[in-house]
Amino acid sequence: MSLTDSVKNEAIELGFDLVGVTDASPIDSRQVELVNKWLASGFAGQMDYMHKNLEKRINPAKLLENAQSVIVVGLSYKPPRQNQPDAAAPTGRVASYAQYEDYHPFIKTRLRKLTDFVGSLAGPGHRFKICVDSSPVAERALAARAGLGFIGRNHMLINPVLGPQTFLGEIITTVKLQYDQPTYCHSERKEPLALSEVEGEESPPSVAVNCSTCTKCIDACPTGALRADGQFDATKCINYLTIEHKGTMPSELAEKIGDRLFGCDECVLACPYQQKASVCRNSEFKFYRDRAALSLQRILDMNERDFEAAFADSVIKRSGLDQLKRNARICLANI
Ligand code: B12
Ligand code: SF4
Ligand code: SF4
Repeated sequence: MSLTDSVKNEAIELGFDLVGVTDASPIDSRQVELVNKWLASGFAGQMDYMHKNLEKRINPAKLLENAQSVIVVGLSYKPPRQNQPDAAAPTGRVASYAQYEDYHPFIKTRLRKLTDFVGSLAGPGHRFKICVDSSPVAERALAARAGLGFIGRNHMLINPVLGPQTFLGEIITTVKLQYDQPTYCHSERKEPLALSEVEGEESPPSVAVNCSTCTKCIDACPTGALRADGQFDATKCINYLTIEHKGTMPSELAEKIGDRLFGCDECVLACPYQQKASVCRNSEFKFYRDRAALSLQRILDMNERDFEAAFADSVIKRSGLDQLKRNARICLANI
């Protein structure tokens, strides 16, 4: 078995659902243009970190000298079917990705094991850099290049079998591996595949697929963050507003947040690939059924100690208690 195949087998053994390898060259120049345009339009809002380390974000080799390969993994987070929340007390909805244990340490721990495995096979002297979300890396672009899926109009990396609810992580390394082809990349086909063709498929289409004429995610977005011109205005995205945005919420957007306490799933739930996808099957990745809807009064009554105890292993702690209370007050006003 080749080194690359052994590495991929190990990644699956470690519980990842997807794995692919790409080279460490910069991302496509059209995508660099998209990032620059996005930043220049002010669509990053208060996420100042998106303006920093741009050179690194578009070129993985700037993160690790003499990098040769990027191993990209995917972990499904599609939740099991959920019960309706108890209607007696007002609750706020929590986006699917936050109903699990915090995915950052979960993925990092397993990528560290994968790194040890690659190192043991590749021999001494090799170097590795593990990235999960917070590093300046264009994760979706690299995942598409490594054959994990295609980028949809909802801007998610979509695997036709696992759908869009897939976390990503990478190992940038000096080890030279065999590279995958961008199997599902838009550029693979001259003519887009009609969505009806995709919907009829029982197994993953072996040809490249894309969104074709579908606009379900754009239609489902409550705030217009997914713009018709294909740009993503993060300053209007409920994920950004409830998690990243500090201070008071613009009133016209506060109304549109509805009862979403933390994050938003609409553009993902509307996607036909999501509806067909299988649920997360990694039993080690802890899922908290009771985090789908949280009592708003309980949030408002919390002190820092309660907050830490309730969300120590959750991405919810990243917003901080003050911000979560602000969101709870907005939800209550909307309800
Ligand atoms: C900043 C950020 C956010 C911001 C801005 C989102 C955004 N769309 O840019 C906010 C806070 C709103 C956010 C929300 C969410 N995020 Co976020 N986020 C990031 C982060 C840190 C950077 C993304 C980025 O570079 N944005 C800049 C814009 C310009 O990039 P982009 O939209 O991804 O576009 C790139 C490519 O998609 C490509 N491209 C863009 N459009 C198109 C169109 C076509 C047709 C093609 C071919 C290519 C293409 O070019 C761009 C350059 O690479 C990444 C982690 C990372 N280091 O990459 C996670 C990440 C993208 N987020 C993730 C997730 C899960 C989410 C949420 C579902 C939940 C959440 N965390 O709040 C929502 C989904 C909202 C959505 N529909 O995108 C996952 C996505 C996994 C996946 N399967 O795609 C990532 C990869 C984190 C991870 N490690 O799993 N996020
Ligand atoms: S997460 Fe919600 S607000 Fe953000 S783009 Fe998707 S549908 Fe719109
Ligand atoms: S909802 Fe339709 S347009 Fe949006 S990402 Fe899914 S397939 Fe593409």
